Amino acid sequence: VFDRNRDGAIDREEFAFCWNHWIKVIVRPTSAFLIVDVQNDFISGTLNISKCNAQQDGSEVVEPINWLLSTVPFDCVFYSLDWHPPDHVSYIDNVHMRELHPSSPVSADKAQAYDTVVFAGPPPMKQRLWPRHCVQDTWGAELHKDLKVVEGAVMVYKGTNPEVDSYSVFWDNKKLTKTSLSTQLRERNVTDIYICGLAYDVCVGATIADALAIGYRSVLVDDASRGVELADIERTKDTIVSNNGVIVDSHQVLSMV
Ligand code: VGL
Ligand code: ZN
Repeated sequence: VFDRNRDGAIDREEFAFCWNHWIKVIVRPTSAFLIVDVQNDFISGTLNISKCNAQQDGSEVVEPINWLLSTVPFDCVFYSLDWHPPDHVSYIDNVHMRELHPSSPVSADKAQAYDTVVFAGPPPMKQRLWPRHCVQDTWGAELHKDLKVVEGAVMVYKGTNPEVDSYSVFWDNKKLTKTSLSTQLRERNVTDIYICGLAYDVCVGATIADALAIGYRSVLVDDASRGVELADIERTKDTIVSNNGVIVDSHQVLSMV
């Protein structure tokens, strides 16, 4: 029903008007703010995203997130943490611990961080390899020291199974196991999710894709997110928009909640 511009995005003023005068009055939305993986390793540690292709500074998300937390009356707040055991399947230095499938594009001996391999399984499993990061109970897995942690917020831990990676905060990558997020959202009757954090094109992207698939009204806060690869960030945005998600800047959130 909304007019769409050339990028397929809806007009923000039109959206804000309909939201405040019609949708909110009828639907009585309940909002959740989900802050994804704002952890030391992604900002200044072993998986420092500023050293990746997009060269984005992960610490820049802290200020807009803190502003949102102290300004916007979200009904509930969630923080996710990438939380891996030392023998996790995604670590490049663990690649020799498991057998690769013959179809793997790189052998264990040649594999480097950021390469994608195929583990033997069964079933065979594609896996991007990363530097060892966010090991449970280490400094690298802690939230950034300047990130505001609000009272009553819920922490969601993911990637705890050594055999399966977990980019989405809802599910592991094989959709074998759910985190506590779905249940906690349902308990609170959440209808709308505002998502931001690190990394835009990895865990933030996978999380909003699942949120849209489940049927939440899903909003990505663009200026409160930073990523790894520019092309993948663009792909993430395209996927969000084509699945009826909304991409906004933090200052626009105040008029939506
Ligand atoms: C992430 C790579 C590996 C993320 C987690 O939080 O985006 N990226 N593990
Ligand atoms: Zn990880």
